Amino acid sequence: MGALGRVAWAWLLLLQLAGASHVVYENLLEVEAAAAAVPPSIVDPLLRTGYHFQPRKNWINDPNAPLYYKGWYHIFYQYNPKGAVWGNIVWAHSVSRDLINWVALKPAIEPSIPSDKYGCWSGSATTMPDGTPTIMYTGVNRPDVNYQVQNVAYPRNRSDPLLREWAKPSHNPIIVPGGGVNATQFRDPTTAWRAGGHWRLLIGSVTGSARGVAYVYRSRDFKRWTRVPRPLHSAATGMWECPDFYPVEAAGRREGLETSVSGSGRARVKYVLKNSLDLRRYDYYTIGTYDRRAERYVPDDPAGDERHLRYDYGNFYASKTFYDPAKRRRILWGWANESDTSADDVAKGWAGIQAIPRTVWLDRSGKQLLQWPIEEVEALRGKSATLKDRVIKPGQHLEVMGLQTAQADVDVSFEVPTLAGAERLDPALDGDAQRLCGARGAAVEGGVGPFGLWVLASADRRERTAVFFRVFSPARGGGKPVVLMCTDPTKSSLNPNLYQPTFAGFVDTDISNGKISLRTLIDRSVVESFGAGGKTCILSRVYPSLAIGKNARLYVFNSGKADVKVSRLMAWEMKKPLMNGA
Ligand SMILES: *[C@@H]1O[C@H](CO)[C@@H](O)[C@H](O)[C@H]1NC(C)=O
Ligand SMILES: *[C@@H]1O[C@H](CO)[C@@H](O)[C@H](O)[C@H]1NC(C)=O
Ligand SMILES: *[C@H]1O[C@@H](CO)[C@H](O)[C@@H](O)[C@@H]1NC(C)=O
Repeated sequence: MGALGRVAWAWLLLLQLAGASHVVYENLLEVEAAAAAVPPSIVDPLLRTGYHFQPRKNWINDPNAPLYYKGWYHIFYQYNPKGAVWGNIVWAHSVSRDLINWVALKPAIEPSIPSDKYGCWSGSATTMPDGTPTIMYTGVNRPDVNYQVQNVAYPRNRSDPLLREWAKPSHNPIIVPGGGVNATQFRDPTTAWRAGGHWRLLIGSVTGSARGVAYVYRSRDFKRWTRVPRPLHSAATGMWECPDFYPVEAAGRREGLETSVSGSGRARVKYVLKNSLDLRRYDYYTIGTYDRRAERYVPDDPAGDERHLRYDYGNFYASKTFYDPAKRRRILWGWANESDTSADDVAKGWAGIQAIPRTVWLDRSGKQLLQWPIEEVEALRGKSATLKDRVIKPGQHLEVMGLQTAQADVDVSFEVPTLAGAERLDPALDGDAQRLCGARGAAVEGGVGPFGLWVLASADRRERTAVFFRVFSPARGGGKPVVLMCTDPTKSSLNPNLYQPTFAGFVDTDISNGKISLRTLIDRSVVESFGAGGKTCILSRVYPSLAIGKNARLYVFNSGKADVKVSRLMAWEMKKPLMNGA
């Protein structure tokens, strides 16, 4: 009997012993856990995500070239057709009418020419003035070293809204490293933008002194490209992968802007530059201004490259945005990797998902982006439960009953009557959300908070993933209360072989009125959360061993010393969309 079988057996026994005391039950599980020399299996199909994007099987990583064409959304992604570990990478391709229901097509780009024979890596799509999308991607052209060049591919049949066939013209590669560029660190072309008769795009790289750089290349015809001597921007971070560069409306408006929109006539356009840090494995961005003549980008916050404002403080990498002309919005895709072992990935036959696409726009403060799950995801909502005006006393928790929550959408508004009891922020941890959450996790009682949700929790709550807030009074006196948002998966599973660090970010919100909201998309082995209307986001991968399928529960908890009111909580079961035949 497998370890999971043993746990299931323990459950059955528990049911038979209905009436047996809690103690007996806990002992039973402990005995079971101890007996399980091998950890509980995570191969259970009930742990497979339901409404997050994924193929039927195998390994996936970076989203590539998201685009909209003739009524269809397209997503391409790095995919191993042969297994659940990285390798043999091709561009898999799926199409959708609504960004939620997906149909898999055959791979769009596979190694086939000298300049991509050893790899078809990440890239982006650009819409030509006649409406045709063009893909630019990184090819590896040597077997021994990862020597990287950039290639282009065009749709073979522009009348085909599904863009099934892609052609690689004979003038590939169109960009090769040179002039001191490190050929093994030269990849991931962005969507190109056009101004004054020139196309421009960025390619990520690193200098000899370990500065991440975004090189600008310019072209009149999309065939001959030349590098602008100075990069658009650089910072002392190590290699920049998957750069993304796009304009946003400065006024806090949700509407997105096409990538080639120019600042002239729109005085208040700002730019976002995002890079994926190869060394630290996360995506950070800055907001700033772009000088087209000088081909330079300057972050508004001079310390922006050190502060590392992130799209997401959890598992979220190699992201890319695109402009959706159908709904005039900018949408962000990002890859979420696994928290289990490669051996487990091989056993379960799949690894990696894409986060739910998010609409992104500039916050009214101008200092950060806001992100929110695309509205289409709400079409998956089914049976619901509501809580209203429920006070959660210190040390108390409340179960959200009446629906299955292994696959759910939860939206909750909290109200804290008084912030008087907020803990003082330890100056040594000021500014370091990650360490702060590590030191003050969900189990550490606080003043105001921790309060939030326990999701994917077992009935006895031995297993639970906490998504919560904790409010501090500022370390150096004065100023507004500091709000920490944290996901603590350290109790998410009895399986010891998981990567489950706490993830955290500060929430730049004024909580002096006591109000803060939290939305969490739960999907069997994903917990994707949006704090304060999308100011701080955290995606976490968890593999419960008890809180699986019907056994997954949802609670609101308060481990602070002050009352917390749930002004309103709505939770919905989420249906499974068409998902590439998965
Ligand atoms: C191009 O696509 C259209 C629309 O799908 C189809 O009707 C037509 O047969 C295709 N042409 C070729 C040459 O495949
Ligand atoms: C290129 O980058 C690789 C990986 O960082 C490094 O090992 C190598 O020394 C670099 N080559 C040059 C010429 O800088
Ligand atoms: C995701 O997996 C964890 C655990 O293996 C690693 O620590 C992360 O570096 C990895 N993230 C990415 C983006 O590769």
